[in-house]
Amino acid sequence: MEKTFVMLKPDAVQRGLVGRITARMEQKGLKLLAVKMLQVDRELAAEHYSEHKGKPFYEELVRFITSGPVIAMVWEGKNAVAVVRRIMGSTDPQEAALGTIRGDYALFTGNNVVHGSDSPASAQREIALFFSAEEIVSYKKTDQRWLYGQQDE
Ligand code: DAT
Ligand code: MG
Repeated sequence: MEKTFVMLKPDAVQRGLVGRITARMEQKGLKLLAVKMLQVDRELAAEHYSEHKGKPFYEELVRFITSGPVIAMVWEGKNAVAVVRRIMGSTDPQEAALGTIRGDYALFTGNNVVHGSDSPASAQREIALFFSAEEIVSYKKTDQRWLYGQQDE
């Protein structure tokens, strides 16, 4: 089953949105495999956002993501990467549809409350950056056969 990396950004933590954002993934039926709170330092930020190095918003992005604690998570499910991107909504919260996390909880691209991997390859890279293999928990979740019918895991 596909895994994806999700990070609740410093604005989500400071604004008390952790439970409400996490609930969106949970209620969709995704399975939580790992979660931790941490303070991202400049080195980890640079590694995580290496694809954006040199872009005009890069410095502001690194400053923002290192500005307070974040919640890092691994979620699993059928097409988890794409499903989480749809739950998050467009990068610019002004464009994001209502009903998506960014559409409902944010106003400004720089502070868009949540990160989600953009491809299965990015997910693998980002999960490995934030979690050791032992931190990703393998367990049976009882709702899976109701979510996937006969195809459960
Ligand atoms: P996403 O987070 O939707 O994958 P991205 O990977 O293109 O978007 O950019 C990473 C983050 O950088 C994004 O969540 C917010 C910030 N960002 C992107 N484009 C920006 C812009 N034009 N101005 C300011 N911040 C921007
Ligand atoms: Mg991205």
